Amino acid sequence: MLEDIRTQFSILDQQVHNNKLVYLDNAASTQKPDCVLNAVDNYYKTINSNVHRGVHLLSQLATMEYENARKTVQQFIHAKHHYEIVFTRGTTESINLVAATFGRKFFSKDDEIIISAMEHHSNIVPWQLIAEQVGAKLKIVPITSQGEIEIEAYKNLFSEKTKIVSITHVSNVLGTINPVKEMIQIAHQHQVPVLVDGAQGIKSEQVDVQDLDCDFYCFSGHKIYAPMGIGVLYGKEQYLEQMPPYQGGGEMIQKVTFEKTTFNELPFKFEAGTPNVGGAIGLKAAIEFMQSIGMEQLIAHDQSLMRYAKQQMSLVEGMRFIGEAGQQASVISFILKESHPADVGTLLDMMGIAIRTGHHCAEPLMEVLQIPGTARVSFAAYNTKEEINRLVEALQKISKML
Ligand code: 7TS
Repeated sequence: MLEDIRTQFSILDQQVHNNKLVYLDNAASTQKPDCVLNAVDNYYKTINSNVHRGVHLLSQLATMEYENARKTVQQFIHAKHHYEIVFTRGTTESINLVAATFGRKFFSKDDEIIISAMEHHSNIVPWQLIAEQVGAKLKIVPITSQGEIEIEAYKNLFSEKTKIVSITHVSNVLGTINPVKEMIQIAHQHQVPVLVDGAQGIKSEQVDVQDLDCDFYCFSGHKIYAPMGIGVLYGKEQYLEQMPPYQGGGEMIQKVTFEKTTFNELPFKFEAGTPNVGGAIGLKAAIEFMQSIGMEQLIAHDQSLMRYAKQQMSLVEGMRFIGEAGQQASVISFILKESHPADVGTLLDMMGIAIRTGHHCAEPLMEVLQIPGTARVSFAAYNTKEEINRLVEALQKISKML
């Protein structure tokens, strides 16, 4: 069945530098299947118009599709209410929204924000911005040499001043799947809410926000086969209700006078301006695409590719994996013969193989690991063992050249 879906990704059927493309940069962004592209195309060709404001039919249809997309997301992550789903541009905007508004409401001088050593810049910088404004501090959970959270150290970071924990579900560098459920339980024992950065986690595990009991969960559509520019912030009603608006503008208001404005109900309070309706419809199609295959099957496929790749890659001379966690998602970082990762990436590109190199927007993690960067391969539904064989052959050639 998974072989069949490859035909839905026409972008993969091309040559790069005279070689058939092998796309292994899925942690950065996945390709989009025809069903997603068609859903977006169809929206613009048939019902494009602005939402929530028109009396006319197209606007009503667009509004219905947009709100249906919200319900699809709600079911996908098993949120209790559809109005706990806020559409954003992506993970980055979702985290910025929470940092700015939760921070404005609840942080004061000397308060503490717990994050980990393996965070993406998107889950560091927004917290630094608000921390600077109010005089709060970041506390960093250390990681082991395998690339796992040090749980005991995490427990010891809590104090009377801790206001929030913001932690990645899955590291985009190490591939580590963090024990977020346990970490949330620990935080809740201290009455501290938890934001989970699910940019990578959303496709690595079946996410059930009620079972996790996370207070916020953020992810981007473009990493799960949906278009760029659409993402999700899930937040528990009790927090979203208390948080002030993020941006001001149309859609998020109830009544505006020059003296005072009252704000719209959830989730519209956080969706100022014309939203990305086409993107939301594309995200709905992407979720349905994944569900038609089955999340369990998709995860098992990615896991088996990751294990196969690790085993085959370990045979390449000079291979050093960065990240050896017990629970690993389909992300593999490595350094080959201590060479610069960019050289490996460029040579692979010449052979038609697309990977990511560099610090992966996790510079503090690079400092902890004392490396300049890594080369990284990451898998998705359309990748195959044959492609991994091509990767390994290419790495063997490169290893000899270095
Ligand atoms: N958090 C994590 C863990 C990520 O991996 C990324 C993107 C983000 C946040 C930000 O997501 P965005 O969609 O808002 O940009 N990670 C990567 C990556 O690893 N390579 O390119 C983007």
